[in-house]
Amino acid sequence: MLIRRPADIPVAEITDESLYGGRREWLAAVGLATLGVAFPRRVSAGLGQVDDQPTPFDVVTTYNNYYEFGTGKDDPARNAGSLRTKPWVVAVEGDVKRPGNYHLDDLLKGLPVVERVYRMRCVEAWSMVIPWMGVPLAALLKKLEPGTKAKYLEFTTLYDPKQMPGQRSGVLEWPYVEGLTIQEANHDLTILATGIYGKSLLNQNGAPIRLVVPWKYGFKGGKSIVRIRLLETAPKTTWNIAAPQEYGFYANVNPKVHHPRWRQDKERRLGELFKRDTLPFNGYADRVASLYTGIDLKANY
Ligand SMILES: Nc1nc2c(c(=O)[nH]1)N[C@H]1C(S)=C(S)[C@@H](COP(=O)(O)O)O[C@H]1N2
Ligand SMILES: [Mo]
Repeated sequence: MLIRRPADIPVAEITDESLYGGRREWLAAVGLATLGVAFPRRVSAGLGQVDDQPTPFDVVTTYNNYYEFGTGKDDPARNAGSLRTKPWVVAVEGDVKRPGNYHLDDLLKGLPVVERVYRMRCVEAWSMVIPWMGVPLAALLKKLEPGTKAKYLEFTTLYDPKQMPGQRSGVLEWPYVEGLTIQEANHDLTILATGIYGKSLLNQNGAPIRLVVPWKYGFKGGKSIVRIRLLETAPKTTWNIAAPQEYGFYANVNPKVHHPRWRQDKERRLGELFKRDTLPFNGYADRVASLYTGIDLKANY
């Protein structure tokens, strides 16, 4: 994000011919059908446009941002495979009644598993439609029982430079940290994803567990989470530390607030030729705008 703006990305990288044509679309269709997983076009989660077809599996899993494995879009798919995601322990800390170091299975035990097809939009002005599987974060919080002082959540990615070559560089401050308000965390759209297209998450998409917040820019969705803290004040977040004038804490998709180096009112859906209009809150305004009544979203970008 700091490295290259959309204008710098060679057209071939985004409008790669191989993203078009029958083959990939056909593979995606077969993938969905053979899995027997129904991904309705209009999910209750609010996919508004009927032409929001899921982005092909091999695009979702080969065009990634995961700077721990390199800054190129194809670096995570090439480099993340060796990350060890079993066993996986998540530390729960801060103002919460049930803190502890949880094995992932124990953390998620008893929680409802949901499938949600979400539009995802990167701050770099490209977007995808991804069929996620996971657990509602609200259900996990109910189980962990936040205290009355818990106003924010902080999510921290694994720090392990031996396994994550990007962490041997100073491209970002490590480990990667993101945060939400407790109201955002408790919103039904917010999930901790463990799967994609009916299968376990691939490492490049943040296995074994990552945050998904579809009305915010992609960078809010921290990958491979090892710690969740419940805090009284807003956590410091990685991209905000790196470039505070470019990346705020809220990071709601807002076509009226332009990035200092490029516009935010259009986006390129991967696999499509023409740009689309970017919608307020990425099209989820009817579900989430009420979270921000009384908050100036230009000042709080
Ligand atoms: N730990 C970590 N999480 C991360 C990132 C990252 O570099 N490191 N990139 C973010 C950005 S900018 C985006 S757009 C999404 C991309 O998720 P995807 O590759 O699964 O589509 O992951 C987010 N989560
Ligand atoms: Mo992003």
